[in-house]
Amino acid sequence: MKAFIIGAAGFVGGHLMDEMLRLGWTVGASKMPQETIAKDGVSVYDLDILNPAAISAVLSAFAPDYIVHLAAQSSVALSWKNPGLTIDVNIKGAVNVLEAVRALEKKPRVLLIGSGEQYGHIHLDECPVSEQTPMRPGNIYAATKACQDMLGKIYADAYDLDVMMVRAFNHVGPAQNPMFVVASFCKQIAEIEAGLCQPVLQVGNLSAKRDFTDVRDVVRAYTMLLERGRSGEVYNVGSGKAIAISELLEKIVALSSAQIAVQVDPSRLRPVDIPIIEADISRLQRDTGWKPAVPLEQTLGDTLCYWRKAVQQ
Ligand code: A2R
Repeated sequence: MKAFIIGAAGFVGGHLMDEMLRLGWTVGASKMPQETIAKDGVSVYDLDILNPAAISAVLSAFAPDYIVHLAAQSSVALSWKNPGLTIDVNIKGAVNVLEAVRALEKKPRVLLIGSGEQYGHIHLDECPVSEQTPMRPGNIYAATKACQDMLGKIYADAYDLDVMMVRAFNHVGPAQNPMFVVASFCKQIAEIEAGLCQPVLQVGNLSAKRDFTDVRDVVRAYTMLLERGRSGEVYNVGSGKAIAISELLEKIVALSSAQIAVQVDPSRLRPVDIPIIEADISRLQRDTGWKPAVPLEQTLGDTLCYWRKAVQQ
């Protein structure tokens, strides 16, 4: 199989390239011009998804069977600060990708990656949240991803494109940007252990409950969906179990022998926070047989190890 990843220089892209190579697929990947991808066996292209002609050129040249669209402005915090950019990249960029696919002679299967954040203000009796639950996005990032999801369905129905939509809940693991909570905690602890800062861990809202999955399980779900998912369908990808950020924090702190104080940093509190987000993953499991395989303790340990090495460099 020939698979192309759009936006592969990010956190998920690195792990997805590894998984596709492991499966023996021929892998193509795009990145922003200023980014780097150093992965043997992958054909790498520069591509800004705000440039429609460039998308067509790259996809025509590679002629994939599968496309995974990861390119995004993926930070909720940044979406509040820069809504225009978030809308451009996440909505216009997705339409540019779908239009380029529509014009291709050989039509690939497309996986659009969205977010569990799309569900937004979930009522307690809606948890675990299934794909039928109405989307009530609570932030700008989530609204743009909800829009991408609806556009994907429209392109599937109106143009008979083979498009599937993923709503991925929080994923964690080595190499994630420290603007995300687990990476932030692990990086800070690694810096404290290395004596690079005061032994005070800065945190945001600890009471929110989120559904965390190891990124290596997440990318396995993506390849299984490409092979077995149903066209035009929406799939939740998550662990199916929410955990409070405070509990995560305790587990991570317990992995360190350093004496660490915890301090709430008001700048880390988001304007709107949703108390609980937990996925119903029965559709994904029924259609693909996927199950999460990496225990949370291993994910946290691997992530802390990654940051212990990273802060030494
Ligand atoms: O913003 P950068 O320079 O880090 O580049 C990001 C890239 N990207 C773009 N690629 C092409 N054209 C653009 N106009 C454009 N703007 C941003 O998409 C980055 O390399 C990649 C997204 O990677 P991450 O931000 O690390 O996201 P992650 O965690 O890999 O999540 C993948 C997908 C995203 O659609 C999330 O919203 C979703 O999973 O949860």
